[in-house]
Amino acid sequence: MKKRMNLKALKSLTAAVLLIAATSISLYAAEWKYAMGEGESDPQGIYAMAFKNFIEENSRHTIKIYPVGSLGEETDMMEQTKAGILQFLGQSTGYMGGTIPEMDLFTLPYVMPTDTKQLDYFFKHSKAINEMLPPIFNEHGLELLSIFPEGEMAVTTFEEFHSPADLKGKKMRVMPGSPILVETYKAFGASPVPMTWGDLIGALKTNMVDGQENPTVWIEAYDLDNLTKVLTYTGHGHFNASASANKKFFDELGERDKKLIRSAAEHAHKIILEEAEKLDAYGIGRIVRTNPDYKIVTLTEKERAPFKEAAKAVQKSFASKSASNKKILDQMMADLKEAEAKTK
Ligand code: 6CS
Repeated sequence: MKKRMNLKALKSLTAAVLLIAATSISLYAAEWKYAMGEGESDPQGIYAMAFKNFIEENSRHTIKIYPVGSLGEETDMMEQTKAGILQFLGQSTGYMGGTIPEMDLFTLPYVMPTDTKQLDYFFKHSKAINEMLPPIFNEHGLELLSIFPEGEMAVTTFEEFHSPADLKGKKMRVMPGSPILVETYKAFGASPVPMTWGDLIGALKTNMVDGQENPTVWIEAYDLDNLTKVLTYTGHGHFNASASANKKFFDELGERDKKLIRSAAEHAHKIILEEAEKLDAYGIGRIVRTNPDYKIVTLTEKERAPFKEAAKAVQKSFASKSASNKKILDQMMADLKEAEAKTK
């Protein structure tokens, strides 16, 4: 009888301990910091807000979002994330190639398609992104969560250009973290000027630069069309962004929180990909409506030919920088071929 009593007491004690442990885990509430290179209504903000809402609706954790400028320049944020000052980072890929060389994959000229259906398929199924980049991010102390598109690159300048000769000597601002963007605009005949976003508006107003590139949704949102005279579609590139976490922070989480973060990233990725299909049309539509005199030029295939020819050397240069660059570029080309075939 006594023995049975002890066993019963032991069982209820164990159950109580397990219940306290379970509730204490679920009651554990942290505030995680998420910095990004854009504002809350921009594409990176749409992703970040969807990520935040998912985390806060499915746990007791909260996410504090720091839009661009609130914690310094976009260039500082990767270091702050790697140092663990921030738990999450939303960053434009054009700021990352200098630190993670393989990330210049996304700034290569005439590699990414401009067709939104192909892009959607690519960003959902790419082996280069989903299998090859995560271990590379880990080597840099980061845990990759997502990479997504923000729109076709459009070039805004003060004078029309239709050939590399027209760009000779033109000081073209490029995002500051990408050796490939510098090589690209040199190959296009221009004089590239790496510059953070925070310095660009002033540089355009004082003619320190003669032009810049960005997707139309950004050009319109930040009034770049009113600071230049003509917007040119060259078809050479696409603006992409990433979301990642500090690896040490992520690794030290329990399985429940790791799963929560992965699910939040998946949810946000789905939302921004749906949004991304509309961004280009939305951006150019608003520019045409709000700035009807602004000149829009679309280079013909004939006019694009010398730019495409020049781009081949830049693609070769990227692949020659390391075996890893070559391997991931080969995989990306295969992924893009599959995306084209599956979306015909
Ligand atoms: O041109 C730039 O630097 C900025 N452009 C975009 C589309 N997002 C953030 C980035 O800093």
